[in-house]
Amino acid sequence: MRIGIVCYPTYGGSGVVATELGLEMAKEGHVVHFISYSQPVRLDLYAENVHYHEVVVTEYPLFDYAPYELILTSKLVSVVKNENLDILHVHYAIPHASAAYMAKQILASEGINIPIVCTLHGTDITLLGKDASFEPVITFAINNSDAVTAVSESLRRDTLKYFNVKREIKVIPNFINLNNYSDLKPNGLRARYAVKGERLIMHVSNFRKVKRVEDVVKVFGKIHDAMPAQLLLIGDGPERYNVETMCRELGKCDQIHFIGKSKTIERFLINADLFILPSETESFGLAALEAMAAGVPVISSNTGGLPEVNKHGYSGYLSEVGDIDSMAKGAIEILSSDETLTRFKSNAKQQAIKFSLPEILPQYERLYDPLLLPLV
Ligand code: GMT
Repeated sequence: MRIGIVCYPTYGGSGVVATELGLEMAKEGHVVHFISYSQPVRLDLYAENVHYHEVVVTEYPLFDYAPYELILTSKLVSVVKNENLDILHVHYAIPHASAAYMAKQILASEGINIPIVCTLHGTDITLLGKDASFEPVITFAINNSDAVTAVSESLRRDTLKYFNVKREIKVIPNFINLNNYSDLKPNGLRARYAVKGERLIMHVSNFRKVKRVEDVVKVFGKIHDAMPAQLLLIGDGPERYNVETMCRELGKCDQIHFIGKSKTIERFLINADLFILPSETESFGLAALEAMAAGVPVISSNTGGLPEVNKHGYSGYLSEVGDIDSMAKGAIEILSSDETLTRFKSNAKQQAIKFSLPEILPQYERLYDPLLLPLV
């Protein structure tokens, strides 16, 4: 199969999922063409069968805003034609599925049929709350793709609730490539940040408001009052300044470390005792799954797709959004004895196996197959 994958290249779960999916498809012998405005962070261009096409946005003196969706559409038409693609898999309804729809129409006028698979990752759905003017485009893009998937049952439900969708949405959960974790051993990182006996706690995100990083600090404050502990905050984004200020106000600067963005978070996570993800909403919460794959229990909010990923009392605990006391209570319980911690760590790893690549990849292949039948 010759597959085109369109995704956002930035640090974020959707780009990671799209990249890992494409790389695995390429390993299976499919030819995969990634199309994005810059190289996705985890895309290895040495890999066999993998190609990358950059959508170059040129400034035109005539326009105040570069017409990105049209530039992407033209790129899709060109790559589908010149690379003989069989299918386009776009991650996000806007602008990717809407651009793909336009490309499909242009190609149809030349007698070329290109099926479009659209995977919804959440922000396209929650965006509606912020800007309702996108609604007609999102609804149209969803209804006019050849197949649509959502990364959790919760996202599927939300999509049906907020949009006038008249078609099936299949849930294919996000996945984890456990090979990236199998050879990892705790490394010198723990010794660098946590002296003997201190618990090492981590959070990874893009520091958007929706991630509630301030809650991570508040929960950590309570844990630290109960036991020796250190916190690593990995990632960067709009809320970092506020969170840094908060750490200073709490007088916890010696225990809270800002790491910045990392392409290999598993090398950090493998050293952690606990992961905190208190988001306002998460359609899935890939960061929680990555932590569990590294054998790290998760304290998360009970929102969106998170309860499908993190099992309460097994791989960690779930609390209502903003319930700092409950999150701290769950964290302290997990961290209070080595025995409990070992049990939760092992459970977290077991839970992650349910989302391992071999479980999920065939679901995408089964989705693609019927779309490839020639039109009669
Ligand atoms: O959460 C973000 O800020 C990034 C966004 C993205 O585009 O990667 O994440 C969304 O997609 C991920 C992959 O499917 C999910 O794991 C995240 O839960 C989802 N984020 C939200 O729903 C807020």
